[in-house]
Amino acid sequence: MDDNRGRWAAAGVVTMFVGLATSYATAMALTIRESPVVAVAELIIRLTPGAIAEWLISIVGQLDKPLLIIGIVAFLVAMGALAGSLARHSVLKPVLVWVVLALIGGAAVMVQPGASVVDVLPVLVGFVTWLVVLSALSKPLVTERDHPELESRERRVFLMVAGVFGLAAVGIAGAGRVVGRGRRHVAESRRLLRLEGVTRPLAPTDTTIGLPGIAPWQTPNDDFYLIHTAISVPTIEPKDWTLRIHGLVDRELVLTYNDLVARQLTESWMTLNCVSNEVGGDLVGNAWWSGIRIADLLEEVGLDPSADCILQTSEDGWNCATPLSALIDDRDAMLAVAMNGKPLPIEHGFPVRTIVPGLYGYVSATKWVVDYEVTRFADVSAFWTDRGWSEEGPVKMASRIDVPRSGDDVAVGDVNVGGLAWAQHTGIDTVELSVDGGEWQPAQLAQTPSEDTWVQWALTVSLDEGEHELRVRATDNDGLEQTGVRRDVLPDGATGWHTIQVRAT
Ligand SMILES: Nc1nc2c(c(=O)[nH]1)N[C@H]1C(S)=C(S)[C@@H](COP(=O)(O)O)O[C@H]1N2
Ligand SMILES: [Mo]
Repeated sequence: MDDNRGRWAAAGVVTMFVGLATSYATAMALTIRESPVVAVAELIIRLTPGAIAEWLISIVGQLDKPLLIIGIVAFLVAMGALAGSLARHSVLKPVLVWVVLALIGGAAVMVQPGASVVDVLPVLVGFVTWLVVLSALSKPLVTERDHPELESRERRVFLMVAGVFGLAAVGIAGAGRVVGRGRRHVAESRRLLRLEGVTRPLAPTDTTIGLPGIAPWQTPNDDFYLIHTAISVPTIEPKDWTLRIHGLVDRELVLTYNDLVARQLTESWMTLNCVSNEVGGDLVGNAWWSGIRIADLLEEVGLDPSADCILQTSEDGWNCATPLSALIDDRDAMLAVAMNGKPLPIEHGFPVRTIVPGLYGYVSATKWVVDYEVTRFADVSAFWTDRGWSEEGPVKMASRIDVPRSGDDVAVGDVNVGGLAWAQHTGIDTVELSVDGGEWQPAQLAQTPSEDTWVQWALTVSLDEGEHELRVRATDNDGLEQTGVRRDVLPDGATGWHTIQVRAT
């Protein structure tokens, strides 16, 4: 009698491909560089001694990389067949095969330059897919083994299930490919973009207080915090981008990307804050922004006197309402096209986003922005305000200790303490530190080119042996003292003095 060994192996191979497909599609959807398979290939390239690599290339020439990928896939097919065959008599053994493969994939992903924890998600998704699919494909095979009289029926069931999974794998991988290709095109357009007038200044040296461990005054793009509701971020070609300004205006305006960047450019340093930033938290960053002043555009379209806000909408359907007052006063509220002298990174809103100094991002900083409706707060609601967050979102004064870190051991005696403080659009006047609830000691402040940015501060305090509590508070240029009242981030931003514990030994 013909046993079903072949079908067990086939089940493993189908399972392998479905897992590779979901993993690849996850990588594409999350806009992670490449699939884990490519990460493994890159790792192999890196680990191959130069002499051997050259010898191999001399044989296969330009085909080295495709051949490597084909080799890896062939190996994976064999591993799939192995896992399937093992599943015939054991539940655990195939799992071990998947675990080992996932560990290799995870390691290859993590050793890539600039890798972060989310990058292992595709590996995880692939791993879970392997478990689920092999167990689904095993069912008809097990039934067939235990009830040989049902063989022909179970054989059909198996073929059907395997076929469905096979088709699903092709569909999922295809969808991933479409997403990935769009992303690559936009990344290439962004790379080739030359923006007239965008400068890339170094942060003024006097913005740095010179205490190592404080977050840099200028936040590099790669380190800038990211907040968005989109799982797969919009990828918009500049040539396809338009912004429509309409609603309570005299003349509706539709701007193309070229229209926009042909206008007078404005540039400034500006700190961007997330309302969800806890006291002492790091959902805040400072960059050099280049863009077009929104006030000028609004003057062009002519505002109806009854309007009090703009409902901004992004390509991915997120929205927020921004008070007109903050868009037309003297601050540099802008449609930003560049960040730290480079076209906006895709994750930060390429090709165009809004930036409004002094307002939290959730009411102002729309990324991938495509629509401005001039309207009234009374007539609209928006994504976060629908979820309990405040309609108004002015950034609250804050100060934070970066050095030392809470829980650190420090040496008895003089201890350098430092961090950052901000009171956007008003500016910081003083920062003070209190040790164990004692008197407030003034810190030294670095310079800032604008009141719309954070400022570094530092001072030296003397600590005797034992546990100590350090707390910081700021006072703004209007003489307003930062409140010590602890409030949660909901509904309009946290308040309270950042307080840390250290031990002097
Ligand atoms: N399209 C879109 N824009 C958005 C958001 C979003 O979810 N979708 N989040 C906002 C919030 S809450 C913040 S704090 C800032 C964060 O900007 P960043 O990711 O560039 O730091 O973007 C804002 N703009
Ligand atoms: Mo935010």
